[in-house]
Amino acid sequence: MYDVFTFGETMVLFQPEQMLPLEYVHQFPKRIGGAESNVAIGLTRLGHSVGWFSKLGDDPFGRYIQKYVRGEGVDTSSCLFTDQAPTGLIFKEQLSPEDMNVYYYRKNSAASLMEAADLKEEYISKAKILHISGITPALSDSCYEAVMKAIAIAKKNQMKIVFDPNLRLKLWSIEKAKKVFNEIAAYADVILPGLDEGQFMTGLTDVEEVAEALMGNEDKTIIIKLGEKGAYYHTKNENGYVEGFPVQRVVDPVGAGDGFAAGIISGILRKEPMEQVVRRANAIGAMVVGMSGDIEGLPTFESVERFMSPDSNTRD
Ligand code: KDG
Repeated sequence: MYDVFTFGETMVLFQPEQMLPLEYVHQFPKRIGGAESNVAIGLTRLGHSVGWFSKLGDDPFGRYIQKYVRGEGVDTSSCLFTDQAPTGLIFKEQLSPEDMNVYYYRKNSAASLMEAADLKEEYISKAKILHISGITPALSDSCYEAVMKAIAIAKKNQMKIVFDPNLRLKLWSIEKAKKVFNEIAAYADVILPGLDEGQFMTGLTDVEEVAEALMGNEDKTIIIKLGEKGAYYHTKNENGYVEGFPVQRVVDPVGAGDGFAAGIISGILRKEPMEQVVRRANAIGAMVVGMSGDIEGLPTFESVERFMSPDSNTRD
């Protein structure tokens, strides 16, 4: 048995150290980035066991990604390598602390070849939670089918499904994204949209109405991210706003949502009260934006507890 299974595309991330338009950048340190492996790494740092699947190019970048994710303590034994397509790449361009653009070189990448047959029930069903991000079904039709197969496996084996929409309009059309998000949300036990994503899915504006609409008549947990204001949670029995943590200096806003998702999943696994779960997830989001890179700022359990303590000076 292990705690969480997730799968998706991780790319080699080229992130310049200077704030400059990309055409003036001459050096690109090499890192990795991918929403689902960010969550997987966040969870292992918090003390959980995680299995991550991807299809990687049979090339130096694919091997680099697998070694990196495995080095963080995530189980990558189900990953596949293909010589039919290359590993995807992503470049970040930072123009100011909050102004970050991303450029993808991932069309027809190795990960876009993931398909339902790659997912093995025997492996996935040993996890307690399935984490799905809305990026994976956007990669290709076969990736969409893989997502639906993972959901069917989770349902059959009474696993909890956590869905983070992660809307990426560079990858697919608004119409398709909306249809697929609502289809996945119907199966999910926990949904983690940003407010803009919740509004996009429901067509509503007000935070609480969006949460109610996403919940429908079912027993779901909806947690809406409100940026620096924190988050709003809504379950069958309780709801409430949980304040965010002040961030003194935003260094890199990308990856905060993945850190937040790791915090929520960790709290669910620890069976903590919802307010405490959301508070820690907010803290992790704030810690991630204070450091450069998607995963560098993801804390251990001890460091996030220290960050949240009233006499913490790590926030200054
Ligand atoms: O959530 C962070 C991700 O956006 C980043 O790691 C890149 O996975 C990525 C994507 O598809 O945008």
